[in-house]
Amino acid sequence: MAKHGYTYSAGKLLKHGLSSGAWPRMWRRPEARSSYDVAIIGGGLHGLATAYYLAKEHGITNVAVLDKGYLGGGGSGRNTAIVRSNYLTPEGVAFYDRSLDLYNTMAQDLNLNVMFSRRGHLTLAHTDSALRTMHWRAEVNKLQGIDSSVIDEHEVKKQAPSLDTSKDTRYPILGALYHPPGGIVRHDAVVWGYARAADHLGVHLLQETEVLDILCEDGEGPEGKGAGGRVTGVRTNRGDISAPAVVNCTAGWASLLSNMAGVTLPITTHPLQAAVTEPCKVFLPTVVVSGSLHVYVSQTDRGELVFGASVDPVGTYRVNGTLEFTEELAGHVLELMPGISKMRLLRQWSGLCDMTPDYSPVMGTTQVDGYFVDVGWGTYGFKAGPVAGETMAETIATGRDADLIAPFHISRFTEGDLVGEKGAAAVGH
Ligand code: PYC
Repeated sequence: MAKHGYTYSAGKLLKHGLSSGAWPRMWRRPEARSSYDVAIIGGGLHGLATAYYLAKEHGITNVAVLDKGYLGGGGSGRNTAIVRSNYLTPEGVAFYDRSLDLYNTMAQDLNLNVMFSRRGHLTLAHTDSALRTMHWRAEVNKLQGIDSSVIDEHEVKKQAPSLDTSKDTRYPILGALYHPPGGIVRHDAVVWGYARAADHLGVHLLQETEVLDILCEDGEGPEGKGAGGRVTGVRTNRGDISAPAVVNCTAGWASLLSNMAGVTLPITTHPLQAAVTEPCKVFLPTVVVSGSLHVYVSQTDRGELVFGASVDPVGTYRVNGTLEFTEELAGHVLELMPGISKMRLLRQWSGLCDMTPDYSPVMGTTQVDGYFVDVGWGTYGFKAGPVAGETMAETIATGRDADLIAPFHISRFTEGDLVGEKGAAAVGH
C-alpha cells in the first residue's frame, strides 16, 4: 500500500476489474465520537483540505468533517475547475499563488492523479478600461514573481485560434492578460484525494450528518452566543458533538451557519450556473475569460467545452438551471467563437456562491473563541482550496491567523480595510 491509498499495477487493475471482489473503500464510514478536538462543518474541498493539513502538518487527528449530504456535493463538485493566481491585490496574488504551488505537487502529495492541466489562462480585454485593468494586474503580478503579461490581439489569436479577433464584432478583442501557469484540474479527484488522505491519517468523515446548531457559552447574545463567547460543539441530526474548535467551511450556506454561532457575516448567496457541451476534437488550448461578454470557457481533455458566466443577480438558495442563462451564454459564446454554432449543450447545473462586498474571502478567527470561518468564496473557492486548507489548519493549530490570510479577517469590514478583488473576479458581476 502506498501513502494515502492503494497503488495498482496494470495487471492487478485488470484482475480486480474482472473479479467480483469488492474494491477497497476510498475512506471509512466511522461511527461519530461524542467529542473531537476540531469539528469542521462542510465536507467540500475546503473542509477536507483543512482536515488533511491539520493531521499532516500539525498532528491533530481527532478531527471530524461533517456534511449534511455527501463529500464534494456542494460547490466543490459544481465549479468549472479553473486555477490561476493573476489577481489584482498583492494579498490575493500571494494567497492564490501558494494554492497553485500546492496544486502543482498535489498528485504526488495525495497519490492520486488530479489531472492538473497547466494550459495558460487568457482574460480578454474588449475596452480601453479593461485593457488598463489588465496592465494593472500584470504589474501587480510581476512584482510578486507571477508569470503574467498583457498581449495584443494577434498574440491572442495565436494562443486561441478559434476566437474571433476581427474588428467587426460587437466587442472587438483589444488584447488580453496572459497567465501561462493557469489551467484546469479534475475537481472531483481533488476532493477524493483530500478525503482519502485525511481518512488515512485518522480523520472521521461523517456524511449525512447535518449541523442543526453551533453550541456556545459566555457570549453576549442569546444562549451565550456572539462576541466574547466560546464554542463548545455542534448539535447534529445524529446528536450533540462537543469540540473546542468549530470551523465553518460551508460556502453557500456560510451565513446561515454562522448565525448559529452569533457571528453575522457580510455575505449574500447567489447561484452560479455552468454548462457543458458534447465532446469534440480538442481545439481550445487555453482557458478563456471575457468580462465584457460575461463568459469563461475551457475544453476538457475529453473534448467537452465547459462554460460559466456571472452569478445570477438575485440572491437565492435555489440551484435550478434557467433557460435565460443558456440563451445568454450561447449568444455570448458565439460572439467569441462563431465556429462552434453546431455544437450541442449536454447539460447545465448550478451551485451556490457566498459573495462578500469586496470579492475576497472571510477567513480565520472570529469574535467567538474557537469558532473559525473559511467562507465568502464567491466564484473563486476551487482554486483556493489547498491554500485555504493549509492556512486554516495553521490558524486552528496555533490560535493565530496565518500570515497569508490575516488580510481576510472579518474585522476588515468594521475597520474599512477591504481587499477589493472585483477587478480580477473571472467575469464582471
Ligand atoms: O475566478 O477564475 C475564476 C473563476 C472561474 C470560474 C469562476 N470563477
